[in-house]
Amino acid sequence: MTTIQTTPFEGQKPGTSGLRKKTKVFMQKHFLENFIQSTFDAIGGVDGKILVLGGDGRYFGKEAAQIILKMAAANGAAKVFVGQGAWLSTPAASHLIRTLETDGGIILSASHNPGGPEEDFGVKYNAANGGPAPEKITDAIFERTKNITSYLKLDVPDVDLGHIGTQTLGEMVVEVLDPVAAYADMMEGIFDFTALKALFAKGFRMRMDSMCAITGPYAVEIFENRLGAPKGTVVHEVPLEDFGGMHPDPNPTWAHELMAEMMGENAPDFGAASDGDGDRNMILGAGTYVSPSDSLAVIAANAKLVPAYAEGLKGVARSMPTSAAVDRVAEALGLACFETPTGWKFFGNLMDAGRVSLCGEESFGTGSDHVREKDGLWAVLMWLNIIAARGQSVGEIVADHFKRFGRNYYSRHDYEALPKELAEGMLDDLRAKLSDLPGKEYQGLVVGNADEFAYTDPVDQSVSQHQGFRILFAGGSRVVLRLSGTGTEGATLRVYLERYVAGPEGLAQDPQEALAPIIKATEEIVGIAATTGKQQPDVIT
Ligand code: VG1
Ligand code: CO
Repeated sequence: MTTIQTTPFEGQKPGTSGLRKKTKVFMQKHFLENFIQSTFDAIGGVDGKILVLGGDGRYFGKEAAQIILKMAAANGAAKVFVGQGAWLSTPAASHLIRTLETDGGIILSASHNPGGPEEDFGVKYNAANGGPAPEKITDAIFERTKNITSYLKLDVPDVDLGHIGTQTLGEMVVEVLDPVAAYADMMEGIFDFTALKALFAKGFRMRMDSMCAITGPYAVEIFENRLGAPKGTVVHEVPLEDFGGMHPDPNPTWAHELMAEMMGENAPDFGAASDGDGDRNMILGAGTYVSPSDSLAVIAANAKLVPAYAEGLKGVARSMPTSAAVDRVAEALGLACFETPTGWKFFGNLMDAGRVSLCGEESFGTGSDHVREKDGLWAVLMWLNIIAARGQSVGEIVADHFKRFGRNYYSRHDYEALPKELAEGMLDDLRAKLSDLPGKEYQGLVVGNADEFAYTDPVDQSVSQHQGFRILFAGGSRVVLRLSGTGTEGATLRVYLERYVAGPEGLAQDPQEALAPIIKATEEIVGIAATTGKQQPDVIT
């Protein structure tokens, strides 16, 4: 065992989902090591513990896995389960932590951020419940990074991560396992695979875009091998270290190839995409884009059609910026509905306590209590199962949903790479005038209430402050503003816009047009274009 002297790095504070930095920052001598040792220290050491390790296949992942294994061994860990090739999707890692009953796990991914030597890398620690470490732990990790003086690492050759089997590293056991099999088995236990096989056998056409990221092998196994979808159903199915130059974020902007196919002539019946680490999803029908907030609501309304949820949901939860479409379903079905801050870590307690079984975020994240992460392929299978059970197209299912529940027009506008001080200053100004807004009118919209969202966890009563600004207009429209906690360059401002239309008229408008008055009112109140000089957002979802 070797003790290596080090000094703290600034900025090792985990964000919305782990620590994310430029890959080159992570590759600096001691940088990754400091963060890993701080993580081990913050959870009371790993002596005698068992961990899961894997990642989304991005550049530097294999090297990082070797470093972490040698550190885990030096810190006395008993065993580490590693996905072959250091691969594990985020939901698969969560599943293994739970079913192998390990003490936790480390996921190597910067999720939807691009990968490669010039792009991003990330590390995330998940606890024994399989979910992202709660703030209590991430705060402790950050505190430790500020005063770390040394770390432990074995000075031994690399382990072979290319072959399935068991090896030893010092005293520690390393078990390399198939990253896909257990996850695919779990999916078979949740969904009606017989009905899905019949659907594909009848000629149902699907396109799954894995965006050269981790879901490729999972999607090929599930859709093509187990469900009999034709070869080629999954595209960009080989995980590449730089995602083939793709930006593995499943939204209309970055998954534009899939968008073009689904909106074009002779489009397949169903389209889907997932992100770098496999926890996000985008759902499309022929000529239909389903917004993530609507997808969550449709899944909630139809969950009983899926075998694992046939008894009904325990409750639902959504992040605060996610539209209230799912709230209307919860109300109609008599389900409890929780509103949490952004980030999957806030759903963990609710799921562990058995209070919710379905969770979602507007950022293309949907999942259930089968694991403790959002789960891209699970969401795709939910839709397939619902389509098979209802015998309707995506477009018909969504239109029916709006007719029954009304429509929450929704859009998110992202302004990227803003100077940090400018973005923070703009929101400080907004904070200062929040209390003056109620009663004022902008673009014909009267402000009912305006606040900064704070959350008290209903299970452990922990409080999270400063979770985004909300301006609520009379009549149910609103705008939410917050800064991203996953970016690696400057600040990204996220503006979440929502307007409810009960119907039956006006359910088929273009969302940007339906939201135009709110967009204008936001400019009047916050002055985004005026402050940043950007006349248009960089990404619209
Ligand atoms: C974003 C999303 C958030 C999501 C997080 C992690 O965070 O808004 O909803 O949970 O990414 O997703 P932020 O702080 O940038 O808005 V993933 O798939 O990148 O781990
Ligand atoms: Co992700």
